[in-house]
Amino acid sequence: MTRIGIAGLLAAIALAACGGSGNSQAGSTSSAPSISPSGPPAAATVRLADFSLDPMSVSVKQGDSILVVNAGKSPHNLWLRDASGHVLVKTPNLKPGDQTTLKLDLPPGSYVDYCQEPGHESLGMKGALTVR
Ligand SMILES: [Cu+2]
Repeated sequence: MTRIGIAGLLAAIALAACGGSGNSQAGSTSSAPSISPSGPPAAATVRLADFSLDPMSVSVKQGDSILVVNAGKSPHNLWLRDASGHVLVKTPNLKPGDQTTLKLDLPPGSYVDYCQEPGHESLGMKGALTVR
């Protein structure tokens, strides 16, 4: 009886140790800005893939938000620059499956949306974003 009791106790300790290491990974994602229940729904969705944007061309109204989803297998992000090359808004790096909302409080005009990860833009992660 005591042998079974000790074995059970050891198994419980092993399970607790596993759970602990899993939780530390979940903690690192808690800082993602995914909790914004008061924000309006996204006007458009841009999917990041290896290595393209879907859609390649997006048109939104001033003040709209877009949902950015990493549908690829690599980390990606979405940055926005104007015709002069100034970066105006950007998402954090998104792990595969992660998503975030990007608010576009920008003057009407034409912008370039692209992935800033080294080499990704030239591989095809570049599109056109119009604010009207
Ligand atoms: Cu990328």
